[in-house]
This record gives sequence, structure tokens and C-alpha cells, in this order.
Amino acid sequence: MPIRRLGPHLDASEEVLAALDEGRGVVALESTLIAHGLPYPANLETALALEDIVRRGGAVPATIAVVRGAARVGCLREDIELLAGGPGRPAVPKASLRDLPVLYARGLTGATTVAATASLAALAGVSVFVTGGIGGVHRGWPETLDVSADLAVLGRVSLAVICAGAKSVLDVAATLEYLETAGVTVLGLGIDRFPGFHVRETPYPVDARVESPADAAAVFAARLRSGLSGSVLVTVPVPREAEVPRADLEKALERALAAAAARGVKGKALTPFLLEALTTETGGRSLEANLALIRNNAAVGAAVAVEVARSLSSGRQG
Ligand code: PSU
Ligand code: MN
Repeated sequence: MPIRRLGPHLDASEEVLAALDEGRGVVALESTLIAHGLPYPANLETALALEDIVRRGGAVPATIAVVRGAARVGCLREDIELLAGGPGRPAVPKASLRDLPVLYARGLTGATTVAATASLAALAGVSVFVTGGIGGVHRGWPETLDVSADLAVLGRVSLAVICAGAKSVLDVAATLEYLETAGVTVLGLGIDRFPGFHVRETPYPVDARVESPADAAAVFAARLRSGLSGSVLVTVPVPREAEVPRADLEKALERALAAAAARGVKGKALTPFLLEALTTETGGRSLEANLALIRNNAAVGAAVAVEVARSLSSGRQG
């Protein structure tokens, strides 16, 4: 049996458990991005490619989702196929932190957001997490109070989270303010400014620049070892050749936001709606950027995980 029960509503794959046990690097991967962030079949190809990239980087991937009433840290191939949907398969619902208890009690399946995935990774003892972009503070927040649970969770759990910043469909300045309030350390890998997901930089500075995954891992290990809870966000800009030209992005963004407002899209449906609208409005360029940056993040995440594992095990001996 490749899956073992760790606790009530919490399962992990034998492969992930063995890696944790041996002090090897493990990289958590979220599943909302498979079920709602990318279209089929690019989502399935990407989910499998990310696992491959992490393995080639010397770490063990742990794609996380809820499968029939239990969190699964280390999805099997069949779970990933289920999450990806496609012809003849029902869509798996998006599950943030608040949704987990309902799925558990009812034996249901869900694709976990950054907030849910980070919570589950921490429960299982995984300390590095790769995603594309984190959720954030939505534009119009003074009226809607639409602030992703991702931000609050990152303030609580101890993880190194690798991402390409936050999309400009969000209020990026307010998102950074919230991260500061929550006590999250924001690093830039080779950059001084917070990346804007589809574009390599926004006008807002990161807290500190790091030059390598090892540098980033050292900051995270210092936070962890010192007993401080909360996460370190390692931001990595989209690869240059996949960046969306700023003028195109801004036009597309305006149209996507207008479409969401006109249709009254809000709550948990808003982020998936905006992502899809942006893909249409940029003629697929935003999707290309998404695919490129997430692969790049997986490679960086594997390197960070290997370094974190090394540094924690040397700490154990010393
Ligand atoms: N950003 C992306 N792609 C995604 C998401 C964010 O570029 O798929 C997903 C992540 O799972 C994130 C979630 O945790 O959207 C945030 O949703 P909400 O704003 O409803 O919290
Ligand atoms: Mn929201």
C-alpha cells in the first residue's frame, strides 16, 4: 500500500514519509492550480512535469489534495489524473482552509489552495512548498474585504514558499502590507523588487535580496531554528523569455476585471475566473508565462529543499 495513515483525515505516501524520515528534501505542490489554475490537458502535463523537475533536482515531490475525505501528502498518479479532470471527469472543487472540515466529514475530494496546502504540508512535517503565485488582497478590498486566506496561513505555519510573486489582478501593494503585518519574510531571488507573476518586477521592494537557493534556505533555516513560527516567501521572477509585455498585460487586466465586475463574479470563483479571462485576453501569453514560471519555481524549490534538509540535519548533529 503506497499510502499510509498519519492521523485523523491525514495520509501521506510511503515515498514522502521515507524521505522525511531520512532527512531528504521534500517539496509540497498545491492542487488548486491543477484543477482550477490551468486548462486541461496542460494542467495534467504540468502537474506531472513539476514532480519530474523536483525529482531531477534531488528532492521528493509531494502534491497535496484531499482525496475521499482525507488529506493526501504525496498524491499518486491516479489522484493527479482525477484532479486534472478532462473529458468524462467531474471537476474537483477548490478547497481553501475553511473547506477542509466539510470535505473530511463527508468523505469528499478537493483541490487545495495555497492556504490549505501550506497548512497540510506543515502538519505532515514538510517545510518547502512551491506554487506559481500566492493569493493576495483583491482590488476593491475596502468594500469586499476579499483577502486570500493564503496570507494569514503564511503568517502562522513554518514554510519556505517559492512563488513568482502575486498577479497584478490583485492589489500588490496591499498584499505586501498584509504580509508584513502577518510577519512573513519576503525574499527576492536575484531581484530587489517583488515580482508581478506575469512580469518580472513590480515597483515594490522585497525585504531582502538573496543570490542563490542556498542563501534563501539559510534565511529560512535561521527562522525555523530560532523558534520563530511563520513563513519565508522566496520570490522568483518569471523567466525573461516568458514575461508578458507590460502594455498587453495592462489592457488584458482591465478587460478581465471589467468582465468579472459585469458578471458579478466574487468569492472563491474570482481568482479562477480572472486567470482564465487573462489567458483569453492575452491570446494565451499569460498562460505561457504561468507554465514557464511554475516550472522554474519547481527547480528553485528542489534546490532550496535540498539545502534546507542539509542545514537541518547538520544542525541536528551539531
Ligand atoms: N494564483 C495563480 N494560480 C492559481 C492560484 C493563484 O496564479 O491557481 C490559486 C492558488 O491555489 C491560490 C488560490 O491559493 O488561487 C487563491 O484563491 P483565493 O484568492 O480564492 O484565496
Ligand atoms: Mn477570496
